Amino acid sequence: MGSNVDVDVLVVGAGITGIHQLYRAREAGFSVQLLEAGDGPGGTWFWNRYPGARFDSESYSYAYLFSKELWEEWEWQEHFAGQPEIERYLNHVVDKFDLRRDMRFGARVTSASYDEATATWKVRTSDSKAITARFLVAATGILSVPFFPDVPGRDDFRGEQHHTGLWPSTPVDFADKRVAVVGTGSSGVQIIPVIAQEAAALTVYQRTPNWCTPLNNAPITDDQQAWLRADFAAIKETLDTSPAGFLHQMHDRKAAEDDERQRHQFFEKMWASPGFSKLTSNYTDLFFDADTNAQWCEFVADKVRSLVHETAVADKLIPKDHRFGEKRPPFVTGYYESFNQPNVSLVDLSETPIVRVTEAGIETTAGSREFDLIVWATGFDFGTGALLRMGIQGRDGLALADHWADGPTTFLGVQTEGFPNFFFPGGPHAAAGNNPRYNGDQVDFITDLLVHARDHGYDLIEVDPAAEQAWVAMIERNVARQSFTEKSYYFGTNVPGKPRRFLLNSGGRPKLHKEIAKIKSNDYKAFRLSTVQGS
Ligand code: NA7
Repeated sequence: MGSNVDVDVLVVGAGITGIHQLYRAREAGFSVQLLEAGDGPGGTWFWNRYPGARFDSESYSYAYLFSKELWEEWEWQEHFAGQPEIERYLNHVVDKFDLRRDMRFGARVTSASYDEATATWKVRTSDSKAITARFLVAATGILSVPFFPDVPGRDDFRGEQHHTGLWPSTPVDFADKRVAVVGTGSSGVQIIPVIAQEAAALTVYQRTPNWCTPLNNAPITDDQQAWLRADFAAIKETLDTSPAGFLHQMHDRKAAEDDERQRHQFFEKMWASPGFSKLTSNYTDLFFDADTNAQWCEFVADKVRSLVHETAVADKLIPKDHRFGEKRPPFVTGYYESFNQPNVSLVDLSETPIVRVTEAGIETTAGSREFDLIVWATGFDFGTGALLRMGIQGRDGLALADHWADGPTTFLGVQTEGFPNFFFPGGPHAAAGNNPRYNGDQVDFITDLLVHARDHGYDLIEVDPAAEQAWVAMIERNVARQSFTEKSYYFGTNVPGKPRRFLLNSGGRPKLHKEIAKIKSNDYKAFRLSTVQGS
C-alpha cells in the first residue's frame, strides 16, 4: 500500500483487541506496527495484576476464536482464569503468531495528527519517536485509565499506595500490615478476600454496596477439556452469534410462571451457577419486571444476611440505591465471608465520608485510622478515557477531546466524522456483553473495510455523517430499553465533570451484526471512500 508512510496500519494498545487487530491486519497483507505503553502484552490484563484479578466471563468464552489450532493447544486451567494465566495466554498468542516483531513496548502515544494532503496519520510517542501510517487503529481499551478520587492529601500519605488498575509487577506484601481498600466495585471485591487472608488488619471503605453474587469458579476437568477441544466449531458458532457473547443457555420462563417454591429453587440454581449466567440465564423478565427483579434482590440480600454474621455489617453490604443489573454486578469468591474475620472491618462512607488522606492514614468524619498500605480500587475513566488523552487531532486540527466534549459520537463504535482513516475498536458505543466477542466483530469489520478499500484503490475512509447520526440516535433511543441506569459508570457518572452519555451500544451485539451485514451488502456505502490525489 502507500509508499509515503512507515506502515499501512498502526495499532495502539496490546490488549486483547490490539493483538487481534495486529494479527488480522498482518494476515490481510498490510504492513503493521503496534505501539504499547506497557512493557508487555495484555492491556487490561497487563496493568490489573492485583492479587485476585480474574475473568468473570468464562476463560474459553473470552479467548480468541480466530485459530482452531490455538484453541486446541491452549488448555485453560480454570473456568475463570486468574490474571497470571491470562497474561501467559496472551504472551503465548503473541509468540505463536510471531506478532512480537511488530510490537514496540514502553511507547505511549503522546500525539496523533491527521495530515489532510496525504490522508495519513503522524503519531508521536513518549520515547520521542515519530511514525506515519495510512490507518490508525486505537485499541486502547475502555477500562485503561485508572480513576483516583479527588481526595485531599492523597500525595501526603507516607505509606505504600497502589491503584488496582496500575498494580506493580513486583509482589506487594500485605503480611502483618494495616491495609485500607477504598472501593467495592468488581476490582475491590476481588482483592479484598485475598488481602483479608494476609493482612494484620484490613479496613474496607465502601461508599455504595453492589449486588455481588458468587463467581462459582472451578478447575476445568479432563472431560470438560475434551468437550472444549472436540466442540470448537459449535462453540465458535454460538459465541459468534450469541447476543451477549456467552455460551449460557437462556431460560424460557418469567418469574410469575413459577410458584413461590419453584422460584426459590430456581434462584438457588442461579446462585450456584457460574458468573454472568445469573444475568443471561435468569428469568426472562428479570430486567423488565420490577417485581421479578425485587424478588431476586431479596433472595440475594437473604444470602448476604446468611453469610455475614454481624447483622449491622450485613445490612451495610446490601444495596439500597439500585436494583440488580442497573450497575455492572461484580462476582465474588469468599467476599462476604471476609467480613466475619476478626482482622476485617467495614467503614460505610455513605454515613461517614472521607475527609482527607493524612500522612499516616485516612480520616473520615468519624475519625482517623492509620495504615501501612492503601489500595485504591476506585475504577476507571470508562470508555473514552484513553482516546481523549492521546492528543488525537483530525481534519483541520480538530482535537478529539473537543469533538467529543459533550460525549462520544460514533458509527458502530469504530469511527467518527472528521477523523478519516482513524478507527477505535473496543471503544465507546461498541456493544454490551462479553468484550472480546464484539470487539472481535469490530476488528473483523475494520479489517474487511481496509481490504475493500485497498481492493478498490481507495486510501481514504471516512464515515458518512448521516450514518453516524443514525447510529448515535439508535444508541440514545435504546438507552431506556437496557438495564443500566445513570448510577452506572457506563454513563460516565463516576468521573466528576464527565458528560453523562451512555457509553455502550444500547442496541447490543445483534444491532451491530445487523448493521455490519447491511453495510457489506451495499458496498460500504456508509463510508466515503476516496483516493488522495497523487498518492
Ligand atoms: P468500579 O466498578 O467503577 O468501582 C469503583 C469503586 O470505587 C466503587 O465502589 C466506587 O464507589 C468507589 N469509589 C469511587 N470514587 C470514590 C470516592 N471518592 N470515595 C470512595 N469510594 C469511591 O471499578 P472497578 O475497578 O471495581 O471495576 C471496573 C470494571 O473492571 C468492572 O466493571 C469490570 O468490568 C472489571 P461508588 O459505587 O461510586 O459509590
